[in-house]
Amino acid sequence: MSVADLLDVLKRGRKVAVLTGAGISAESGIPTFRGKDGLWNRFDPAQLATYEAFLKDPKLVWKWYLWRMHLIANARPNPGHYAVAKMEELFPDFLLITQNVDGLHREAGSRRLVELHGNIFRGKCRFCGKEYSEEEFSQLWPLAGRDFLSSISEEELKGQVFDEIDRGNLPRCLNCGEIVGPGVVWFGESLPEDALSRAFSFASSCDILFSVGTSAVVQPAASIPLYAKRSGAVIVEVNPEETPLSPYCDFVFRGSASQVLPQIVSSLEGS
Ligand code: BV8
Ligand code: ZN
Repeated sequence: MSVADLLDVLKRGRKVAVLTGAGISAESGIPTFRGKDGLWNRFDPAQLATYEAFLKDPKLVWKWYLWRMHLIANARPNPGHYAVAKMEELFPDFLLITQNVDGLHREAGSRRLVELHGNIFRGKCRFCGKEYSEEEFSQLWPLAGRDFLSSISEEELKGQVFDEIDRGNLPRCLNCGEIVGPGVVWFGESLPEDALSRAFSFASSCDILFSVGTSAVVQPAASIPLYAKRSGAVIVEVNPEETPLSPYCDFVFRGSASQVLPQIVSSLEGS
């Protein structure tokens, strides 16, 4: 499969969607969930990314999230993220639908995007429903501030910061006083209605949908490419590995997002 084969489809493309998963951030040093070094491999999702786990052991769940936030605060977008931001300018109508919570797409310049699973630097009180922006949450709990996290080493994180948490320093809701959790969508929690409906309605009328760096397993996001296909879209997968979506794709690029996407963008710009 070469980019040239895809080129005339791309040139005719008017309305283009890109669905991304953890794989596009892999080259930024953020481990994926199910890959060899996947986050989940060391931790069981049911153990940590669920409301039950948070109720049972909020200190453990917050340590895991702070460890991830520390990684992300020290990570930078990679050429894959920048290529997606560029695609937004190259097509008349475009939407990025990301499952990622790391905020790297926005940092790379993407503006037409929906974050299906929230954002790891925001806060959400699951008792009264109050939501905290990144700014508000870092004021409520400075340990979760992006600037603070990028100023400390992993040793300091696992030393003094985790000790703080053990001593009971957890974010308390300004509204109801309960412990605030991360502003992400946990397993068993429903996705933000507006983001989900925007994603599905765009997918139902797009010409091309790229599925990039996702194992196409987690629902309902994994249904979006099939929904687009049923509506007549050309489906392109960019992933070094086979996924359950692969058989339904019109074009498959078995490679890394940070290699393949810039090639697609430069062939488009050159055409
Ligand atoms: C819901 C935020 C219901 C949190 C995430 C059975 C039991 C229990 C639950 C279910 C079940 N069956 C279905 C469910 C529902 C469940 C689900 O889908 N489970 C799966 C595991 C089967 N879904 C939910 O619970 C969803 N909610 O259904 O609610 C409901 C309905 C109404 C009312 C109330 C409730 C919520 C799902 C969201 C969960 N939250 N994240 C956090 O991050 O901590 S999901 C998490 O997985 C991330 O968001 C991640 O993005 C997402 C998907 O994973 P991927 O992004 O695909 O990452 P992965 O590691 O899997 O794959 C990486 C890929 O990249 C690989 O293919 C690899 O080859 C590739 N790659 C590697 N390097 C590169 C690369 N690609 C390109 N370039 C590279 N360099
Ligand atoms: Zn509250």
